[in-house]
Amino acid sequence: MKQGKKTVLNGSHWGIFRADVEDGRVVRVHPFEKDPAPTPLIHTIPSITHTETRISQPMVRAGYHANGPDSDRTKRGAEPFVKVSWDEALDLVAGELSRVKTDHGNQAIFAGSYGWGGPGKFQRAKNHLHRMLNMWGGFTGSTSSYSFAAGMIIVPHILGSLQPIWGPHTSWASLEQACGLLVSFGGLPAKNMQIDHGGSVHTAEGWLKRIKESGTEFVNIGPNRGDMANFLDALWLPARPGSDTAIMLALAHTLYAEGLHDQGFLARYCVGFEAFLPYLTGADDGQPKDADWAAPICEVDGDTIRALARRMAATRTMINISWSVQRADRGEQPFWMGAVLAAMLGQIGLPGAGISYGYGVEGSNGNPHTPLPAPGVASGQNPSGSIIPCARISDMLLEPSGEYDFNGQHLTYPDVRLIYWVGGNIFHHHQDLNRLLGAWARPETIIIQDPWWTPAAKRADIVLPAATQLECNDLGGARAQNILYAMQKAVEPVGDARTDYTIINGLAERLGLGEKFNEGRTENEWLRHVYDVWRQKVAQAGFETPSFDAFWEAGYVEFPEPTEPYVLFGDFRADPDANPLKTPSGKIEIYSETIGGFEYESCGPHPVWVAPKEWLGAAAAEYPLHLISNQPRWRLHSQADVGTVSREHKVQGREAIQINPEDAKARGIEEGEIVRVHNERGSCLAGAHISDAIRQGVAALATGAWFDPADPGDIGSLDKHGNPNMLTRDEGTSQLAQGPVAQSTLMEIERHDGPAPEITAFTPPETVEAAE
Ligand SMILES: Nc1nc2c(c(=O)[nH]1)N[C@H]1C(S)=C(S)[C@@H](COP(=O)(O)OP(=O)(O)OC[C@H]3O[C@@H](n4cnc5c(=O)[nH]c(N)nc54)[C@H](O)[C@@H]3O)O[C@H]1N2
Ligand SMILES: Nc1nc2c(c(=O)[nH]1)N[C@H]1C(S)=C(S)[C@@H](COP(=O)(O)OP(=O)(O)OC[C@H]3O[C@@H](n4cnc5c(=O)[nH]c(N)nc54)[C@H](O)[C@@H]3O)O[C@H]1N2
Ligand SMILES: [Mo]
Repeated sequence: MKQGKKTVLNGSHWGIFRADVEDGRVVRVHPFEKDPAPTPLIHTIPSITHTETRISQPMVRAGYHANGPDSDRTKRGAEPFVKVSWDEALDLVAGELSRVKTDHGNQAIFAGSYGWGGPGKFQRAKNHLHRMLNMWGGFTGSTSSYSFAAGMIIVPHILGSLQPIWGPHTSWASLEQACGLLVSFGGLPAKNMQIDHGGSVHTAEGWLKRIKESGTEFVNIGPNRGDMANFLDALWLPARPGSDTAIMLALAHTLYAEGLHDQGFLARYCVGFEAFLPYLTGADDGQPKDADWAAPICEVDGDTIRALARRMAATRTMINISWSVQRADRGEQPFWMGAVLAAMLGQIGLPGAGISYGYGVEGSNGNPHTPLPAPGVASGQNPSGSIIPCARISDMLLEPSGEYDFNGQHLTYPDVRLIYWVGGNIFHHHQDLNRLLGAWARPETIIIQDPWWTPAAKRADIVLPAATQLECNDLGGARAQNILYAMQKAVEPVGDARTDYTIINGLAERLGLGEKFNEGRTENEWLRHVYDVWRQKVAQAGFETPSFDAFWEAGYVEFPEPTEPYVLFGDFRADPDANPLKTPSGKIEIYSETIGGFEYESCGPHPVWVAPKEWLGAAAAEYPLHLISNQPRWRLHSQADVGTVSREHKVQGREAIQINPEDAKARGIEEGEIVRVHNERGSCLAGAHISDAIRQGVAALATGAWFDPADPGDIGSLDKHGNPNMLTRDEGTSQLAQGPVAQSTLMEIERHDGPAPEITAFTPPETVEAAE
């Protein structure tokens, strides 16, 4: 090998790769040879590793550098930064943590830090931060998720655990063997299966081809034809977004009215069908929830719904519901009603059939695998006990001491004075960014630890530059895969960056927790330790794995694929007395006494159809179009938006918005033009992509374009770049789950005729000398 050149194994949430390094720079990557269908996304890696958008060294916002926590907080995002040394930065952070703890208590420190962060198992910034703060009296954390918050609360109430969402799901192999019909609400988007937390090889497309060849038929219910690959030759029912519960009720009504429901299954494995029935038939409110009732709600005709119900009853049917469906006003309802519909079909626990909330959302969901523990460092218990549902962050900041309901608890928001965020981009993931801007001006101190000048980093007081996974050694692997791989350091930390562990360890030392936190290990000793602990756990599960050195040398360790297809709820079906569900009744809860007991106005004891606050059926709506903000094809969330792959797919530098030809025509919009997307909450520019794959009345603007306001000092300013969270609503799904409702958004689109403002999203902030 020539001097200065090497190739190492490494990975990302979007795939495992080998990186060519020349003269201290990553110059290109090659797909990992074991990956049967690598994604194009990996090729963005060199461009995001070495870019001016990396944070070169620790920095402090100028006003904060001068005035500390008394600074003008409305200036966040609109002021230059002062470069400081690591010692200064860490002293400042440790000092602020101590001040806030002394003056206001540990719960005044918010370190919820929602976000995907990097892919490494050891360098999980959030784990290290939480572990340190837990040793120090705790912090206000966040629970739940932006991915499946409503599902996360409702599914355990009705099916006893998170498994139907989080897996293992009934394996692809079981679908190949036995599934006759796969009906998916929200499709099985190929774009989403590129991704797996921690990085994986891509097997889903291969499995889907095999399942198709085995004779399975597919139905895609939802606004986008492209949510199912062409080779699946799916029947597309372009229902209005947000109407899934109504379709499910109508399917259920047809089953009941035609005697196609499985009474034996309902009696043996479920509770509450009788209590739900009067709602379904209309005995309680005079309105049967039949196909003719649902047709105008979802804009799928009644005969089509009835025919589908009969088809579902006549064959082995798997119902799949994508997570997007519950990221909506009353998002608990479609997940609950989906389970009720599957229960009425009576096929839960049979090979290839039943209910899943997981195919098509992450690449290896459905992959045949043996669930094994993942390596990592546990963060321990939070002694403060202070926690909020993550999507309620603006509410918390805007209303300290405000009261709210959450899954049977009545809670009060803490008074947060300091935010320390690692590995997440809140100006990507949160809804209603203008509202967030107001909330963001409340805390006295905001610290962001990230490799890049993300919109969140630009809006911090203290910025700590983190190294990426290419700049340290680590372990990688995804939840539903048969592989653990070595992430081998490719290059030195870029600029003055430090690994997440090193940064937090530096703080732990300053807080007097050094030995307790680092346990006397160096970073590389930690890595071996983490591997060895994992190796022991895996040995208990009956698998031999190589020593750390042998593993590192080989680059990866593989586990055999299980020989038998896995069937979710198979045990429960075989013997419900011996293997009850972890619900109060031990059975599927069509009617939940527990939820009923909460007496929530927004979530009752059985599933119901409630029109969302914003949807196409809202008669008086001022804004005529429905905005879908789905996952981006060309990156993961906001990660790598600065990279070549994402930028090559922008339209005039802006995120592409998919618009139906009729809607474009009515507004005089042509392919490739810049449009302004707006509603009463905010506005952004985007690039028009006209396509009949999206149903009329709906437009899709994927998430993740870095927030880039025309005037960063002004709340309500136009975002130049195409961030859909300028328009989304910031409200809980219901009192039960308090999840985000991003998909329930109406808006209008118009052609943007003025000059196209320059994109500044990837330009680092100005730096200045410290004021005397
Ligand atoms: N409108 C709308 N909004 C949504 C959604 C939607 O469907 N519609 N989807 C939601 C969903 S499902 C999710 S999961 C969230 C995702 O929200 P996030 O997880 O916050 O999004 P990411 O862009 O993945 O942010 C990860 C951050 O970690 C940083 N990072 C990467 N590697 C490292 C590292 O090694 N160290 C450190 N310290 N940082 C690192 C990245 O630079 C980035 O800032 O968005 C949610 N928001
Ligand atoms: N490439 C890529 N893949 C990703 C991610 C990414 O950022 N990039 N993010 C990952 C993460 S963190 C998550 S949580 C998962 C999320 O997985 P999902 O939530 O399933 O993903 P989305 O793309 O938001 O939504 C899937 C499709 O649902 C459809 N849809 C939207 N609203 C409705 C509705 O009301 N009814 C119906 N029936 N359909 C609707 C949309 O057409 C959309 O394309 O994706 C993961 N995969
Ligand atoms: Mo997610």
